[in-house]
Amino acid sequence: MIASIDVDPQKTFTPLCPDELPVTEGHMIGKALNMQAEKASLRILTKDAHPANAVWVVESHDKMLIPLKHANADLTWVSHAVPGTEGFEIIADLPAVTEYDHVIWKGVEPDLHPYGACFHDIQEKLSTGLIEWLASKEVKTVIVGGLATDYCVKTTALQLRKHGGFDVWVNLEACRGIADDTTKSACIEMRNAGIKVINLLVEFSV
Ligand code: VGL
Repeated sequence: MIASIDVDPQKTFTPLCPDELPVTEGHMIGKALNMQAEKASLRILTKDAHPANAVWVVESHDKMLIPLKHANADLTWVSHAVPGTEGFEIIADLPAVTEYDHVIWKGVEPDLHPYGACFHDIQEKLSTGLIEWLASKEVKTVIVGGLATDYCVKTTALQLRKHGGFDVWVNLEACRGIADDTTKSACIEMRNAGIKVINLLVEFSV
């Protein structure tokens, strides 16, 4: 069984929300995610769902990426993906939330800012149930796309490989990264972990 995962394809990570975490072309991956999903029989959506009063929130972009001492919130970020705001919404071209086979909301607690969709905590102890859900459906292969390549896509793919043992493909055609250098190193890290990082969906085969 093949599953396709749309990681955080939310307006908060697009130029539509310049005050949040805009990723260049982030709003343009909807069609590529849909094409990826056609290769799979199950489709999963993950969404950041952060409270406005989270411990990692800073008021401007220049105060971001400062290390924090919180066990499960490692860096400062500007407020993003707050339920009820535009940034929380998913990008154009994607199906309605209820059309997905499974949905994971993450980062709901004010002191938890996970990147991966498999665990609520950075320590990777408290499962969101994603791996267990995929295993219950006898999924062996997972295709991952979404935002952003260098943070949530990377960590989700690494967790699926390491903790789930799945055959993991990251489809760069359906991803966009926050910065070039971290996106490049993310691709190296994923390949070193045994993940197949492909530039185009046509390279996918099982
Ligand atoms: C993300 C930075 C902060 C992501 C989330 O979804 O990649 N990046 N929060």
